[in-house]
Amino acid sequence: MLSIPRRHFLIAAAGTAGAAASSLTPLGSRPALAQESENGSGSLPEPFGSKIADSLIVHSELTLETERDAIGTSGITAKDILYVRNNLPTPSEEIVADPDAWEVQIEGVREPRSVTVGELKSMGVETVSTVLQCSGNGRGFFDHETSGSQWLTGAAGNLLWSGVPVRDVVEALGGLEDGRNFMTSTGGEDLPEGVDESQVVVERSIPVDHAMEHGILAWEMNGEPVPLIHGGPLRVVIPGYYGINNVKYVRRVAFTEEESDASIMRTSYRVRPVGVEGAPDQPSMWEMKVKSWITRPLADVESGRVLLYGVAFGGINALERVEVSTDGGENWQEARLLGPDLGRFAWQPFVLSAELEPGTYTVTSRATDSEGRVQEEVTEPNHRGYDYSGWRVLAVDVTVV
Ligand SMILES: Nc1nc2c(c(=O)[nH]1)N[C@H]1C(S)=C(S)[C@@H](COP(=O)(O)O)O[C@H]1N2
Ligand SMILES: [Mo]
Repeated sequence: MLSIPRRHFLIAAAGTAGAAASSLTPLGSRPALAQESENGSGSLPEPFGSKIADSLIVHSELTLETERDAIGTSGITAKDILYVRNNLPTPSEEIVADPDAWEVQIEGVREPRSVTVGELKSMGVETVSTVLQCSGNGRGFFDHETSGSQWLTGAAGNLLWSGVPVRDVVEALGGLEDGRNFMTSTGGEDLPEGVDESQVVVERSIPVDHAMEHGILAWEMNGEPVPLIHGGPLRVVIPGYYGINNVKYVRRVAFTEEESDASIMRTSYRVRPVGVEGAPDQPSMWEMKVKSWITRPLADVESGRVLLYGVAFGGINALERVEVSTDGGENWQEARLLGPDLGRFAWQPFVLSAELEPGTYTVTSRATDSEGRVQEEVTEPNHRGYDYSGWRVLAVDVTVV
């Protein structure tokens, strides 16, 4: 008999989104706040007032996850259900009162200077759809103990961004200085007094070629000014790269010879074996892998025709196809991709229509990217629980009655 990891049986027990969250509690220590939102009291921590409490799991005062079955079929994730991950308290609302006045310092170009968002808007514009996914999305599926939020599938969304391509900004400021290997972006949070800045600042470096080819400085998300909690007035968007590289409320973009020595770059977000300390020579959380997961149904369904839904993306590459299995990975059927293809860096919802007799089905999905890379079956453990994409444990058990 096929051995199925215990963890996804927990999901199968779920009746509603709220029940799904509580049945999953053993995966991580859920703070008291989470209980409040599950009770439907509608209370989310202060900065998240406008979000839909029933669609979100509260991990901490600064951290929200989207419920697995709250992801819809339109391809774009509404801001009201989008996850939030902050390393530091959100800056004051005042910074989005007049977004065009926000200034970003551009360095490492021939004519370095401070530029306002208003001026950036005259330098160029592009619109791109990207998956925004935390490096720790799926951490809760690893068997080993990990520190950090025990995310399941919901530290991810797919957004539409508008902003100026990084290359246009560089060109407007005279081109790159020689020997610039990285684009280093610094978040605009006020840092706590008396601490070493390099220990707390959100500052990330990425290879300059990828930044010049695909990066944008975005002022619009899903057709409106980028909301403060998602990085307004101006956010770095790095298509195909993990969330952490998409620096919010960016106040400085520097083209540098070396990677930043902020600890968030030097030792955090580094993939290494369990028990090993983070170090600069280990792979940084840059490129995302090909991945997919089933979003619905999570509850019991009637026998007959059952529509199985999910989302799939290629990570750094385009998505090619996605298959669905209803028997834990023994047999696979090609799923149908839904709606418009929003491009190489977007996710696409998918659906498989299956005729199901009463019984319990282990349903999972497996995506393939344009380079022929197939989503892995199992993700090897790594110290911080990054980069989870294994289809075996991402499965859900669906009971057909
Ligand atoms: N300035 C700043 N940018 C940041 C962060 C942060 O704490 N501060 N968190 C990063 C991390 S770890 C992730 S996963 C994404 C989360 O983006 P969201 O909160 O808009 O969903 O933003 C990234 N950019
Ligand atoms: Mo993250």
